[in-house]
Amino acid sequence: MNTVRLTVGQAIVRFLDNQYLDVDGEEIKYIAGVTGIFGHGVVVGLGEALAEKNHSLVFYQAKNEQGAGHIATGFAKQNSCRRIMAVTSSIGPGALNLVTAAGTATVNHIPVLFLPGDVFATRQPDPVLQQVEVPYDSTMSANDAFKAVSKYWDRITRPEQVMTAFINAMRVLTNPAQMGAVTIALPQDVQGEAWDYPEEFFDKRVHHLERRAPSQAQVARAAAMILAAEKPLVICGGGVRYSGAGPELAAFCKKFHLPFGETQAGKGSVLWDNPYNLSGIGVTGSQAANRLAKKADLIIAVGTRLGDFTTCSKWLFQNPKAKILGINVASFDAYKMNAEPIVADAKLALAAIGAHLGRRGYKSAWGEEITREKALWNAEVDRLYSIEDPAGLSQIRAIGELNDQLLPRNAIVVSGSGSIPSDMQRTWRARVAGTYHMEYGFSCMGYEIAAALGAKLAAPDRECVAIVGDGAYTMLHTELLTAVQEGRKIIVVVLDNQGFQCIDNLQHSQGIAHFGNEWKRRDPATGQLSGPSMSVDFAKNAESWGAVGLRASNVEEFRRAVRKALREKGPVVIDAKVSAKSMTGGYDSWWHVGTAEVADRPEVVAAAKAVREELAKARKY
Ligand SMILES: Cc1ncc(C[n+]2csc(CCOP(=O)(O)OP(=O)(O)O)c2C)c(N)n1
Ligand SMILES: [Mg+2]
Repeated sequence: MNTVRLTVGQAIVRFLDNQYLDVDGEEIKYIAGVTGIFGHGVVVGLGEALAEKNHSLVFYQAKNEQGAGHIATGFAKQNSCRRIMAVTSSIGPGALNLVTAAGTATVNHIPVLFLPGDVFATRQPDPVLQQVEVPYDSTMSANDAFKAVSKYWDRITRPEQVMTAFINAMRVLTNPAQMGAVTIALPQDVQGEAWDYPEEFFDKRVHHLERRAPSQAQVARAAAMILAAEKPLVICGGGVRYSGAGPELAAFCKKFHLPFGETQAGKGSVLWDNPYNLSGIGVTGSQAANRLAKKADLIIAVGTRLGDFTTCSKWLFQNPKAKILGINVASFDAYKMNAEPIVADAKLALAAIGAHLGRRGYKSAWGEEITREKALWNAEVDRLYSIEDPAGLSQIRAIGELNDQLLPRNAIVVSGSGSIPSDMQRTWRARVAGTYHMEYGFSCMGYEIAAALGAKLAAPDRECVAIVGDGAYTMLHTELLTAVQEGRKIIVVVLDNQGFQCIDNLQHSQGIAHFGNEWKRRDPATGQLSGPSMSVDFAKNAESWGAVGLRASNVEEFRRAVRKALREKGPVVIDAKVSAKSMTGGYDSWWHVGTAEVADRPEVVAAAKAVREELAKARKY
């Protein structure tokens, strides 16, 4: 056996550089690069290996580790999980800054490889700078915090462990039923230790994106359920997008006359003007999708986690006869809500069930209802997209203007938190698959801008537009500087409504007085945050990072700013001042929140009573 003497860091780089993914016969180089921030915990180990010139992994220097994790997540999501990045950090604070991003990747089922530095395996210098020291367990470090948010977790305490650990990492990263964050902690001394690795470990390795086929029995069971139903409704989840099953879903719905609602992750898998596409479903869904979901007697949930935003906290499916058919590559998700589980790839399952049903000549009893509801909803979106706000600019109008200008360019829109994803899930008209990029599994403030850079790295020829609230921008926007550094153009649209307004809305809807969410100065007279509104110049902030800053506070200025932004060559921030309460509200939906049962304000007690009343209509599991 030929061996090669390499450090752990060098072995990792060489291995990662030689991984490929076969997707339906197409071979893709799987790991594009590494992003992150070095520190003493990684710079002389893995950092040294990356600095050598014998590999093709690009290093992207992030400005905040959480941002690095989101860049990688945005990159993999935009690549439909077929190409990924690794993320590295120092030990302690650098590693812990990554944990939020690891949670975001895992919740969204997006493969990202996290390689945080770790404390010394030998323990000689303990406590090394930034070591937490757990007095009751010396084997624990800050990196154990990744365990709750990783699909696979390991720590390399001996050089030879690299081989099994990284093959395991690839097993999880490339399996659609398991993918998410993989964390391999790298003690800082071990990264520099050399070992004689077998040459063959570094041979080109092709992993196969396996499409799990449904069994014949599963297909027969699914078909029988559909045949027994009059009004089935389909939910198009993220699994449809990652499986590339948009065409199969569209054909299935057309053939059997089935309406479908889109989750945040699944939205855009089928064009918005497809006659069966009722737009978003659930808490932030459309009137059309939610109304039909209440009547449906079968819910065909395809590739969805059935999160509370999709099911209205299990309240939406109000037909007492309604059953659920769960088509999902992950059995964990297929079994949810007492569904009949079809554990299979969405593309294969829809095709197989479709073929089986086709022989039976099935057609739903929805009749004209689908067209009628779709037309009503389209008219409502047209109304929302043309709202004239006497105060200046309404948020939903701004989103409409963006839709108008970005749609013909097939620009990628990226968002994740606040009231913007709600407006967009309801109304956004996506024309090309993969242009609606929403992180709403974790709804992590700070995802938007970093992920837009990740999406841009995945799709360099496309316009990538982050649409972000003032709160989320302020929380994490510094990968804007990385975009400037990389010469990658992203457009950031800040819809500034002076506060954490969606949370303010929630608070208010439950009878609580405004408290702690609006961005107002402390008023010395009341001692509360009830003084004048804060005013932030986000355009100036952007200019300080080297981006172009544009300003808008009415429709005309906003239109002009978007047109100008599209002409620019480098990163742009549009600072758009929108009216505080100009987002859309709910349509035929409900959301379960934990309102206080006893309170000073009678409005709160009444709201808690209303929660209990609605909860009585919801499914129990
Ligand atoms: C990291 C993180 N912290 C807190 C929250 C809870 N949260 C959700 S939206 C939101 C406010 C967002 O404010 P902004 O970005 O201005 O959007 P707006 O609601 O005003 O549209 C908060 C605090 C979150 N989703 N993510
Ligand atoms: Mg805001």
